[in-house]
Amino acid sequence: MKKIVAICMAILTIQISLGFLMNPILAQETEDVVVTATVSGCDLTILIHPEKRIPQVGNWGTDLEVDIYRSSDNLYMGSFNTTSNDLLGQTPKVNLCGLGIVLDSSNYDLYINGKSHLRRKYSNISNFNTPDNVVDLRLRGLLLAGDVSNILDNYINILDISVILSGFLGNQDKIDLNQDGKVNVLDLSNVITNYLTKGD
Ligand SMILES: [Ca+2]
Ligand SMILES: [Ca+2]
Repeated sequence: MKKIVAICMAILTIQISLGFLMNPILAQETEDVVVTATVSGCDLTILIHPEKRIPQVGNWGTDLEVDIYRSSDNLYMGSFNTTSNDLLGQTPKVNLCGLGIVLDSSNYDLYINGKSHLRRKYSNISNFNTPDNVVDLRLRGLLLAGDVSNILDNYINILDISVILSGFLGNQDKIDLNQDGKVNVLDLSNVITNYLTKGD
């Protein structure tokens, strides 16, 4: 009896499958489900400039840490590190989706920290729901130089001046704030200009 029931079930299953494949309406409904998808931004390129570079042509590159928050509720979305190029201050394409960062048509705040710079907030960046996003921050504020202390405090004070002085007349990259190849009074002047300034 069990064997007969099993055979009947098998025949029924085959009939349903054949009916589904032969029925264009059912096939169309299946296709509609597959087509439904949410498009979100995956590739992100950023253009950003640090302050007081010498020379200012082709000297814009720096290492960057980027933190992304949703503007409306300050929800943390994710972070990544990248390096901008000297020619334009442009990062390579970063694949956000590959990092688990999925953005939609909302506005987002980018907090960006340069290698020797205070962290800066760039608010309400939108249009992340296109496949290839280019965010140009060059006219939205320069990265302020001088946060070079070993303590990561996002603040410029006597500790940062002390680090510059300890490498004075050398060529240590991190404290060569204007990236002209030497650490001298110009770099010291940059730190003094931003003295007691706090990052975002
Ligand atoms: Ca500092
Ligand atoms: Ca310098």
